[in-house]
Amino acid sequence: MGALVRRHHGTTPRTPRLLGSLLLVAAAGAFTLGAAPAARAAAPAPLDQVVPAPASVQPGGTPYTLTRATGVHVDHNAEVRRIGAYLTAILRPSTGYPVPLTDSGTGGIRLHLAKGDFGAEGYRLQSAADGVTLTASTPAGLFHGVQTLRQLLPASVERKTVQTGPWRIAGGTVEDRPRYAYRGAMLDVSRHFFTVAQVERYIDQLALYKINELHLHLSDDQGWRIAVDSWPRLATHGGSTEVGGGKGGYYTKAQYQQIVRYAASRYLEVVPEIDMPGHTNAALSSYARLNCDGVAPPLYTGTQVGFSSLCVPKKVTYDFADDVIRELAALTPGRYLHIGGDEAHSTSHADYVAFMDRVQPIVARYGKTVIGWHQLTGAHPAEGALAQYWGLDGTSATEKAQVAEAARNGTGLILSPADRVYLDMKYTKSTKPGTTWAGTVEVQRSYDWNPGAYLAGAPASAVKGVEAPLWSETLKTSADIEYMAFPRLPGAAELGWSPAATHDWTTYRRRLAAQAPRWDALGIAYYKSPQVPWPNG
Ligand code: TNX
Repeated sequence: MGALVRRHHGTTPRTPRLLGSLLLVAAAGAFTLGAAPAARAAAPAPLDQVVPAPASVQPGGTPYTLTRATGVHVDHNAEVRRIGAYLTAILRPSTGYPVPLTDSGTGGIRLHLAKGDFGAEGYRLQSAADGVTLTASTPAGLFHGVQTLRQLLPASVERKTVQTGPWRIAGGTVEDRPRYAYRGAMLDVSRHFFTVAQVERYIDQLALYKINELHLHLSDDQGWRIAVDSWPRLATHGGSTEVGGGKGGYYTKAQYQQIVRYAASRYLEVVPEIDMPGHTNAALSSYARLNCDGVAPPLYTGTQVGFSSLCVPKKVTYDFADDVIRELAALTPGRYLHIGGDEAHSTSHADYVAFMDRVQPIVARYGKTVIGWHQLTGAHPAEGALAQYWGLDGTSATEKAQVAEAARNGTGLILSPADRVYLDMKYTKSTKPGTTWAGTVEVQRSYDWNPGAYLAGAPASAVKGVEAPLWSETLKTSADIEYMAFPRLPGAAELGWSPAATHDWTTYRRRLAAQAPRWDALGIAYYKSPQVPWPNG
């Protein structure tokens, strides 16, 4: 559909539909010339102007226009109804329409579960003059379809007060499903603590881009952030500070479960991480007996890494690991438990291997699948374990080869290359906050790589997905999180979701630019990268 036609639709926002169509056929050129700026802005977004790029888009036909009469019609199913309620909660404040939620009715917006070739998370969106239908074989698919629907509506739909329409969705069909099952984002709540409300805000932003895994880095040298009943000082002492010496904090079990539930309501699975055997100063400071010399070190509020280690030969280390993993697994409905394993520079290689040999079976005993940072491939990754690769172009060939070999031997990979998707890397030398140990990472560099062919010697089938970690040594507020995540997070999400065939920086940067008014409406202050043609300069 050409720009001319789209613009023309915008000239007749309050014209009855049939008349509007007749005028469209009769007088396209004249109307285009006479179109007022506001009316021009009302042209519906093209059906492919979505991030992540949908697998397939067939534009065509008349757009759907939401009216005061539009309802959301859902299957008679509690979960589909909840997704419908989530959608009406977005539509009502900004349209000012009542948007009733019903389990009958035709026209309007329909959410429907049906058998079909949608996969676990795919969906079909069909838009025409008489309504929009989302079809999927799972609630997750419907939820992802709702995110596409959101993005096809004007950005002002995200606002919380009544806005001027028209509220149009371009005509046609989107058929969509993800490239990878694992599409993650990590938040480091250890270096600086973030409240439940801050985590929920980030979850909402991740959901808009179809991210489905929330990795929480719950422990590190600077803070232990989850209550453990059998070792209470981990949270009360180990969680009592953070980088810079602030007061820190931790999640009670009820708060953690609230995050898990909130994430689940947005179809994200929580992946909790307890980083071991290094990155453990907060635990070592909480219990003297965890230390080889029996002396508890002071709490740590700096940003060095690699100085702490659990005491590998001591039995108490495994009692500790068992208790922590048991309690955390019991709180976590998700499949995975991340045991860290990075930068254990104060642990000998033999100790590291011995530690991983003993701790991985504990994770399995409590019903979870191990994820570890890719150093785990230097030990004996358990059957079914996933290794999270966080190397960069400059990582040694030996280290890369070790990860690739593990991948050939069956270890799945989650790709988080630091010089691509570490969201805590500065965009340029002069942007703040952030760090630069993996270089500066502008938007194009972050987006322009292919996860399927990234690590030489690793079979494409070993790649389970992409994750964008956000380390928080330099981040204190939600505004900090958002400035680092936007606009790079949507690119990581697209690498995880969209077929390789859609990958194209030139078209991506335009789709990305079109997201900016939505971030404005959502109160997200993003980095205005000069590489992206933002609508307002
Ligand atoms: C490396 S990535 C770390 C973290 C730091 C991060 C900062 C990884 C597994 N370890 O301890 O926070 O760099 O970018």
